[in-house]
Amino acid sequence: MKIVDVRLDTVCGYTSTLPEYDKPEIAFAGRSNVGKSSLINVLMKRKRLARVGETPGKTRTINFYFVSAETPDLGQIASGRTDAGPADGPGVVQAQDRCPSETESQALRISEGGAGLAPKKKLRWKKDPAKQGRGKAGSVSRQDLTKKIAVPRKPALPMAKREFYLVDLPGYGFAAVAESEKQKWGHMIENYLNSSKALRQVFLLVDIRHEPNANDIQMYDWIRESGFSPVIIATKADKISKSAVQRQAAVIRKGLGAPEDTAVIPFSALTGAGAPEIYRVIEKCL
Ligand SMILES: Nc1nc2c(ncn2[C@@H]2O[C@H](COP(=O)(O)OP(=O)(O)OP(=O)(O)O)[C@@H](O)[C@H]2O)c(=O)[nH]1
Ligand SMILES: [Mg+2]
Repeated sequence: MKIVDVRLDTVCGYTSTLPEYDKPEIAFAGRSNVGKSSLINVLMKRKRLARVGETPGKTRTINFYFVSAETPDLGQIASGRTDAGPADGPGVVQAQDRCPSETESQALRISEGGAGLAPKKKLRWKKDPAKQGRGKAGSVSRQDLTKKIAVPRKPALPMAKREFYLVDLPGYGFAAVAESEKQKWGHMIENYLNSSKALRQVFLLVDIRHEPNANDIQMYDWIRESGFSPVIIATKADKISKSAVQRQAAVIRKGLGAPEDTAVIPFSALTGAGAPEIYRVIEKCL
């Protein structure tokens, strides 16, 4: 996904009237301090678009971010109007492979000369150019090596311009907030989930280090009751060892009472791990 433009469009408190957009909305729910605003900044490739807090309870309103982006045109690929591949087959996979971070890191590796280079000890250049190509059987000339690292180009994928809204919901479960205010926030979130006509997908963020608590389970149930199948994001994945990541993802899925096939995406705002998977989910609902 290439972000062309993004801006904070509307901020709603509990007395505000919710906007009625005609563009898709994608919402992020989760406990206070779980990393919703940080995630939005990573996805939008902005450092300070959404305000991130050292202390919980930073986002106390529903914030709608307008996004203009270019995404792989899955519709065109699926309808077979491109040579990128057949519907639901390799074409779709290729489209997914073109998520920015993957493409960018691939480009970086190639520009650094890292892609496909043979181990250093095999590179014994002969100083006399006349001798090049006449070496012992099995030796590698510079030209041969260049041929070997040539990376075949993928056909350019059709891109489509999309406009949508990312919705940063206020964090729940913040202990320092009065009970009456917590209830107002709860009503505000529930009202939004039930009334938005443009809402296409809800991500539920849970800290990867902890089992979901009663508030997380309630939020998960609200989302389901509003007719959505939430995609779970296990945040702060950089805080645990790699070997523990899948185990914790299973703990979160089970703790929420989610079906076995529910996607749990481990994510880190520090490393960007998980962002390509989240882009894919978003692209599919645009
Ligand atoms: N190590 C690490 N820290 C993170 C990550 N994501 C967020 N944080 C930190 O967690 C704290 C809270 O992040 P926010 O993005 O403000 O969380 P939030 O869910 O928007 O919080 P509220 O607005 O209070 O609901 C900040 O100090 C972030 O720097 C992550 O992936 N890894
Ligand atoms: Mg926030």
